[in-house]
Amino acid sequence: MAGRHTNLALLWATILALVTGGAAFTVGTSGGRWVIVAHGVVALAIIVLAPWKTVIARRGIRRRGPGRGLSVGLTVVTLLALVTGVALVTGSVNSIGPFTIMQLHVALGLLTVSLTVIHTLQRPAAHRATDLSKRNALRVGALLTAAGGLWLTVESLVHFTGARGSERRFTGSHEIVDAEDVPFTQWINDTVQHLDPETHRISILGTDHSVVELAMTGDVIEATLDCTGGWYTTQEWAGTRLDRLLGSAQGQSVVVRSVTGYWRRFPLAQAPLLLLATHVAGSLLRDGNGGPVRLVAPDRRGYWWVKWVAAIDVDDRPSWWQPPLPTA
Ligand SMILES: Nc1nc2c(c(=O)[nH]1)N[C@H]1C(S)=C(S)[C@@H](COP(=O)(O)O)O[C@H]1N2
Ligand SMILES: [Mo]
Repeated sequence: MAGRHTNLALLWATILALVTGGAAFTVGTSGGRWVIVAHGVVALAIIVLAPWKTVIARRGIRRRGPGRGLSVGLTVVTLLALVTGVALVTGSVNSIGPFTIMQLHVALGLLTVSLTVIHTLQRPAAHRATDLSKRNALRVGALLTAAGGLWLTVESLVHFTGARGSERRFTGSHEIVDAEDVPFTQWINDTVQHLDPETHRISILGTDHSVVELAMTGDVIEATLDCTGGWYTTQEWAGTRLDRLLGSAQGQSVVVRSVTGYWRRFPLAQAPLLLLATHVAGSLLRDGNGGPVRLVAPDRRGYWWVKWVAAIDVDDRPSWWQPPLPTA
């Protein structure tokens, strides 16, 4: 296989790894599992291509072209991104120091993509019109078959050896059983709020409500909080369903906003599924977990579960009118 083909295949595998990895952050139900499977297969395609790339790299080292240091750096971060990915699948370790393996994996993945961009600018691998040939389609097919086979092998090994990874959720998150063990997690840089449950007021459609009012309704649901940081917990959450609070409000979507300014927008039609929670596992929410009141958004990843709710409003914008992931 020509070097150019290998390089282009690696470039596309890296791009697809970024796309599927990013999309994996938005997956909350098992219906989206295929996104994570695709992420695994394109990552393994990179491993399948490694022997060919090694030959090219040897030639490159002898030629002393530009960006040798960068090439070495790219090799190292790519390998580390792959190693952390495999560690997630096998479940061998959950964290190193203050970072979860998932956080390290995401950081290394983004670093791999950034260095790939620079590397590709320094040593462009051009597409040619003739690349869209039957022969190349067969090559891509063979590559995906090999990567898919490798994926099945890894998954079966994890399953049959009963490695800890087999207990992970389809998102790759590991379980936290006790509500008291749930960490205080912020998306980026919010800080834990200490609100007085006696005096805190929640504005719903412009009208103030007390926390006690919300706690009295007694709606209870079981739901799974699955953080993109790589852990999940399934608990019983108690509070008031959003549809009860919104009555017959008209509009497209409902915005739930925190005292910190953090917010998320949901389809108004989903209000009956959302819970404004004051309790978890029979206890009051701790400050770090969003007390005195947080949103519970079943089947949605953790970043939808707005903590320290301050205001809830309905408007006519579509629910997709927001950044796909929070920006603060
Ligand atoms: N106001 C606010 N709410 C937030 C966040 C945040 O940064 N600010 N982080 C979200 C994320 S990413 C997760 S995973 C959950 C974590 O909830 P926990 O702290 O109870 O574990 O809160 C969500 N709600
Ligand atoms: Mo999260």
